[in-house]
Amino acid sequence: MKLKLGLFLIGLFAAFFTIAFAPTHAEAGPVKLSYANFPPAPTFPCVQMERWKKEVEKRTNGKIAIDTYPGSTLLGAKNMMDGVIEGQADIGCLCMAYQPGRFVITNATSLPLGLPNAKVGSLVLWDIYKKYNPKTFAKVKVLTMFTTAPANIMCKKPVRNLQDIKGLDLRASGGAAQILKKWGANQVGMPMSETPEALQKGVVKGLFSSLEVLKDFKFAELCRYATMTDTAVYPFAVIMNMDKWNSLPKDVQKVMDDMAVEQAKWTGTYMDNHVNEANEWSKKTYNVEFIQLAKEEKAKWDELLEPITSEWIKGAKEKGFPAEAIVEDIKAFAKKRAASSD
Ligand code: 3IO
Repeated sequence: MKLKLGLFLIGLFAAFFTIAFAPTHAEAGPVKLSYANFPPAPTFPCVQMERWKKEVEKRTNGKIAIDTYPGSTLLGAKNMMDGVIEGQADIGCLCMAYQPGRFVITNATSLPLGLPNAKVGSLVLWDIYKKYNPKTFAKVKVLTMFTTAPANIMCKKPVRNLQDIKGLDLRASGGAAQILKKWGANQVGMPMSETPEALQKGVVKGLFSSLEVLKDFKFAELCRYATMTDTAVYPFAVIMNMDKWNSLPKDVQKVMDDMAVEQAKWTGTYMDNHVNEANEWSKKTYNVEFIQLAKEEKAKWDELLEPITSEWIKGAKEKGFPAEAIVEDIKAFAKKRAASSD
């Protein structure tokens, strides 16, 4: 009788402990998300990625843990969108200029419409995304968007006038590429992640992008001249796999949704400040010359860009986009965002 009771008590204890310490969902640890990026870790798309990761982990009180993959280790520049749609990464950061035909509406922000800096550019891009909700994003959740600062020419030789740029092999993508062509350069298209090798091998003599890359990719070592044109910005998007998004708890989704505009603004502000730092560093470290085009010369460069927007409108209209309205909205949003103090 005593033995039976003993066995019963042991059984009861065992049952109690099994139930009490069984791994419940909360104890299984945080939900893990992978976040893919194409350029190397020190560059601005990855700096904003680490900032977003840190803030999301903090604001969800550890419910989410994000593993970041910079440098095309999980997905590259051109398969980012499809890779995230297929679930090879949960989150991905992509430059929309690398697929101009796929992101027609949002890429209109890279027309030469005078977006003054990355902060305004990023907020205007987000405004355009929210207003037009482009169909091309139907299969993903868009977490944020941002742009670079306006593009300038970085080159191994000085570019002071249209004669200097004629036939020059310069690298750019998307809207920025159209601008280079109008100035008579021999435009070569490739993502930023392939540019260091192309510069090193001499496939291109320079590039057309925002100037912080002088420091972040050490392009200043090879490109000792920068010509200030302050034209197109490059637009970026951060997207999440739709099934993954739908599987997240509502409060986590809210944290991420609430961060969208804040992250756009943070990234634009970081970019604008970082361009200034990189320029100072380039002057000091490699004696890079920053060339200002003479006033009459600049007028000629600007004149060559005039047909770009009307040509874009014509092409986008043919594809069924409300092209004129998009351009007018970019200008109006830019005015509003530039005038706003926040
Ligand atoms: C860019 C892309 C990756 C890392 C740093 C960068 N700075 C500016 C860009 C813009 C861009 O995508 C490009 O191809 O010039």
